[in-house]
Amino acid sequence: MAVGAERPRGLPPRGPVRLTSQLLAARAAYVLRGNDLGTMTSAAPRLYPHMWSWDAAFVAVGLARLSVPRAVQELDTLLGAQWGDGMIPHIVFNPDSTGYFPGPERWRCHEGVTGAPPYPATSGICQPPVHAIAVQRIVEAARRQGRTDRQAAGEFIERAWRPLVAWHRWLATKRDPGGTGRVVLHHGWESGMDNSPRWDGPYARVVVGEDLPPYRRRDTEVVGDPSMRPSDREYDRYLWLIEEMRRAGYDQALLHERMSFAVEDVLVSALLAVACDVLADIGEERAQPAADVADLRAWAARSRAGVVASVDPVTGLARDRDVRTGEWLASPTVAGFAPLLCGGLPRAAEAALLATFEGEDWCGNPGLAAAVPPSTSPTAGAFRPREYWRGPQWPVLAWLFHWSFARRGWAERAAVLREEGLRLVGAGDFAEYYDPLTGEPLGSMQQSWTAAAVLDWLC
Ligand code: 9WN
Repeated sequence: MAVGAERPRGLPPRGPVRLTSQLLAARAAYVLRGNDLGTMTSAAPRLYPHMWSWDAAFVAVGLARLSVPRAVQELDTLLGAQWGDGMIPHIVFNPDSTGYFPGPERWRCHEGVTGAPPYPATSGICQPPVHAIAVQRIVEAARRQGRTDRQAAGEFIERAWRPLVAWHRWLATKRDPGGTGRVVLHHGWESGMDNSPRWDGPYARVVVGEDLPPYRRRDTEVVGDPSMRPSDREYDRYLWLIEEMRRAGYDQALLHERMSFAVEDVLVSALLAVACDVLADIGEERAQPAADVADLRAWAARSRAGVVASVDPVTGLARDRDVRTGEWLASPTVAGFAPLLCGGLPRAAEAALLATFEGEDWCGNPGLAAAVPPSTSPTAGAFRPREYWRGPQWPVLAWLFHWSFARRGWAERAAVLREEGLRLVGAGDFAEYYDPLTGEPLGSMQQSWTAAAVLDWLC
């Protein structure tokens, strides 16, 4: 369905119940309150009882609608776990919970790994850099509130500026040693899209060592239907990569040499470009050091160029690249729309990519219950409507595209994503992800970032 056009007749109704906006917003606030552990918000109550890096940023976007100081607290907690070299770890472990695997005892980062904080325990990898977006939303929320909130936001920026610049610098240098403008990842978890078909090729080349220490999964005990989660074979590889990293002491230079998984991620690169620009804008407005702002602008420009250079001349979609084989990875996933987030395409190419986004292979597919991007194209062979990142719709991604489209001045398109995103979550389950064909809520319920997206949309 083209944006702005009428929805095709005969679509299945989204669900038996649709809550009023007021009730939905109240429930979303209730979910965030329920998942609040004091100074951090768990990503979800049972499946993910710790703080995740990109979840925390989206959570802060939602919290900013409820309380600016609490949103600031969320980011302070995350930044409090930053590594000495600038990396923001993908998990900050809640010391009171043991209900997730792999926990700190598997990562063993707090056992003297150079740069890792002795406390709190963290994982040893990163996640997509969406934190500057949260900072911007906090500043905007504070502006609408009174002097106390404005002061809280201002003081936060003063103390968070250097850590945030260090985080972006780490991505732009340690994770782009070749200066391609595309960030290199060493684990699918770093992309946030764990088992996306994007990574099938590179993962197929990961040979699990015979000395992989035994383990017991917890996720499949929480999510009743294991087909909604990555397979055991996939998990063996996930755990093996941790083993490889641990044995290399999480040393970035060694990881680049040795890791059997090394990919340039085009979505993370686009987000880095956007985040650097957003942070540079904030820095300029708040008279932060000109040298930092100049660095941020340079990283933004390089990442944007790296994303644009990845575009497939035939499909117009951006592609990841397997560093080990040099191959472009062209599976039709939502990451292909990375250039719409960061800009930089010539006008005609951008218009064509937008038409693809809104066309039959994506949001306009007549089989979809809501017109937001599925994680994999519903017309692709790899599409699996219930399997995690292999097809389901993730409300938080709809929010991200909505925010980016609004930022790029495409107000009407942003409004459609908001409306359709709310259609997806309208029954108030706040699921982690949804079956695009039926609208069935899947994975974890009361997922914090889903509630946060809804709050931002409704408040
Ligand atoms: C591994 C917390 C995280 C999200 C990721 C999502 C999932 C973890 C898992 O949950 O990943 O990091 O155990 O499956 O893929 O994007 O940040 O919500």
